[in-house]
Amino acid sequence: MTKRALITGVTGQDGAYLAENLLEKGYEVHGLRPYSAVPDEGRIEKLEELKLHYGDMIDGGNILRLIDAIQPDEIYNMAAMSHVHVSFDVPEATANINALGVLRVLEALRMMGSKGKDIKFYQASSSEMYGRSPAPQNEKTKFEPCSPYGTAKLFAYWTTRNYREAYGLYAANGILFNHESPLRGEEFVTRKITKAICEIEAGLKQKISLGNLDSKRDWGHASDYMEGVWQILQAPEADDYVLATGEAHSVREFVEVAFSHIGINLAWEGENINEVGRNKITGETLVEIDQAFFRPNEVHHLLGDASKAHNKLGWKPKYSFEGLVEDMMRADRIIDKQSKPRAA
Ligand code: F7E
Repeated sequence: MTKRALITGVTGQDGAYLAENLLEKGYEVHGLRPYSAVPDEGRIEKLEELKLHYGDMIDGGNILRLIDAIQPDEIYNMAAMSHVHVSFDVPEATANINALGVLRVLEALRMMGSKGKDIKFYQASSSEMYGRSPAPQNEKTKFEPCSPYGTAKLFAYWTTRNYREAYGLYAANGILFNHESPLRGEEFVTRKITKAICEIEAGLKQKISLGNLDSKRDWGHASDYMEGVWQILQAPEADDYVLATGEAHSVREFVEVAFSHIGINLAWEGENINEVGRNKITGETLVEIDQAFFRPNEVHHLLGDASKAHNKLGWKPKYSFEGLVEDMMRADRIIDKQSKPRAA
């Protein structure tokens, strides 16, 4: 029998990769997206079989009606206000979507009684919940979130566990470390870097402005992680799993590796806000620091230990750090696509 999946936040990076993955596996896939006056379907345009519905995490009645009408076998909650820095500006909206939104879905499942118990629920938890807790982090590490995004995600994490224990729902958390791809939003640091470097190469931009270069992240590829997310819901018992590569790199290293793809080596000069990255050969300034990109509170070092997912689910990411940067640079290259010579 064809399995039916419901993905919230289907227009985002993760929603798009997951929808494609599940369609390939033969699922009937329904996607929820909030109403937006500006078209936001770019990432899912090619997924013709995907069935779209208007759904909003701040509307409990809408969520209940949709789940009841679609009767999915699996629900993947990928909807979120996902930008950590922006969450400091809109903390209440972040909590409403990222924390209470999850409660609304779980309440809908609870209200559906025995029908709700047949539906598996996946919550997109985040490594941001670890905050300042020392690396490496795994399922047993203490949570110490330090952003409105992190605290809202932690509420959702515990609510998922609590509904599993209290009401016998199949409700699982995937604690995903940063995962990137050519579909990553341009306001996240990796995509901001690859896109800007390709624009510099094409002569459309002169330099990139960044914030904290020394912050370290465990970056994987979203396509690997969405396969892991599916595997989490195939386990006989609902449980919580970290998905990570086990390798951390600084923002600075990401910038250096990405620039190497257009044949540029960087030399760093100066300190703190006055630091710049120059082209080693020409001396041209290509990276500068802008205070506006620093957060009121920073998570310095995230490095995941995904042994549990390896051992229990057999999950292992395919992409290396270098492979990830290469894939993102290949997709953002303007010069190669137009087959023009490189800009000087
Ligand atoms: O920042 C530093 C910044 O915005 C990464 C989300 O998917 O992963 C993501 O959250 C690091 C931070 O991602 C800039 O300070 C420096 O230390 O790419 P990001 P994030 O905050 O780690 C987690 C797991 C999630 O769950 C989130 O939804 O890079 N950084 N300069 C910068 N960051 C940005 N955005 N822009 C800069 O110019």
